[in-house]
Amino acid sequence: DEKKDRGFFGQPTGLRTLFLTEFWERFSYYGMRAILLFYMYYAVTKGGLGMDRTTAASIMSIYGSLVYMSSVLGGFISDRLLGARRTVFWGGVLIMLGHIVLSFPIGETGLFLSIGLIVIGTGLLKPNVSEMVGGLYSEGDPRRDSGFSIYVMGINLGSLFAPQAVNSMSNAFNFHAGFSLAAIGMFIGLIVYWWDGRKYLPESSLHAPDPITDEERGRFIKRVSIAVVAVIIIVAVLIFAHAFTIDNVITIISILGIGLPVGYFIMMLTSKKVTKIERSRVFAYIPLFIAAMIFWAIEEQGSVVLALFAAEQTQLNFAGLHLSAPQFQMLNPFFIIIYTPFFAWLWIKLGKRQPSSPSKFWMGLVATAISYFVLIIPLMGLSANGKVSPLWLVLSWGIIEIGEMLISPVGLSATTKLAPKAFSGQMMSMWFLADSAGQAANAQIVKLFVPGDPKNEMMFFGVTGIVTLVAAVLLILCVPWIKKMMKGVN
Ligand code: LEU
Repeated sequence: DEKKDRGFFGQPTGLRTLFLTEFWERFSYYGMRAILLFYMYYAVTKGGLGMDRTTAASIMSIYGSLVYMSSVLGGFISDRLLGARRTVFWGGVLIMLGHIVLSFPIGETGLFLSIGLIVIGTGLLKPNVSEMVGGLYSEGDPRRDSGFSIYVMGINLGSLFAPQAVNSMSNAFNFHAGFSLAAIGMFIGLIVYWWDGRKYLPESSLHAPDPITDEERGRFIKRVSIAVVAVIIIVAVLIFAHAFTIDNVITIISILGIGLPVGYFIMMLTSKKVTKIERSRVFAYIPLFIAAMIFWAIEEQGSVVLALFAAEQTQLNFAGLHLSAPQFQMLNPFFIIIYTPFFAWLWIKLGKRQPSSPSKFWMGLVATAISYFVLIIPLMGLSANGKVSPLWLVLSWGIIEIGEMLISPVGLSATTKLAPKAFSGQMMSMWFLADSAGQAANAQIVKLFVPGDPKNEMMFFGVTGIVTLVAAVLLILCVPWIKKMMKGVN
């Protein structure tokens, strides 16, 4: 109709606000992640923390797991306490503080404090920005899907520029200068969000849609207190047993990261609020969730395993270029940006003939497996000090991002469509938990990777690739069952 706001590429102007907020938030997150691994394990003389490399890799993964695990908290605070608008704002403030902490040379204290702030901050911000994108459109607005595509472009443009910018700062000065650029990015995001948001975001986002009742508040405070006491007891026991080590804490979080989605599934499957048809759809979602978890595990290994591979096993002086390992993190968003229009076109062209969601998932897993298999080729027959061409990493990322096209947007939309009515908000969190659980597993898996040792690397890529391929085959066998259980959703 005539009165519709079309201020941003034909979309509501509020989309510009959310696009820029997520652009800058992802800029800060992926910029920081691109150098964090190296900051942790580089020697103190090179400006690093001199941590053990295996521990550093494991921390990268568990950090990534926690960042998406906390989206459960963010969903709750927004739905029941503060509303999306304020929750996002305070999330952004915590994220900015997290990067500011890393801008100071205060060692491991700064590292863990920053991780805590950014985990909570991202949990508050990320799921609720996405939620608000959906809230810009009334039901049946045909612009909704393209609106989400534009938003995903914002995410990936921020992720694309960040590693280059933050790495340049870090090379020109030191790691802390790099982290301060991430803080500045989040600061710009907050300013845009504040000024633009006042004008263009809907009034409804200021209110919690399902505010907590007094009685629930009491119960909630009780539960939080129990959780806090439980954490204190666990920490106390570990300290007394002389077992309060980074490794043990990581193992506990790994178990939590995988246990949490299991708990959610049990809750949904046994809930009286879920109808028979809805329960069948939750069952159909389980194999898709496991496939997504495997996919995200390998996709997220890009910032750990492949980052180490870039640093230790790849020619960085190549064709006259002086590359540095963090720059390889640009390949993931780069391929997403160039593939997205092609896949949008493809799905429209195929229309009803396009594969079902579970079929797209197994194809995505096959691409994921191949992206690891190709890395074995240059390692074969490589001498002990030999290095591989960086083009192999370009190829590997070029292939796994085909998998991302087949799993990420498809999975997100399948999640919303398969969600039981009473659990629609929680199902959104489930999608983030697939990534979180994948990285929780990674926190253990990445310890097995020894960069610079071609034999080990071939084993790692080979075994991980074969496991993924087996999962793809199992999924193919499940497709007819999944389709039946989806009860009309496709
Ligand atoms: N790469 C994605 C992002 O940064 C990961 C997410 C879907 C879990 O938005």
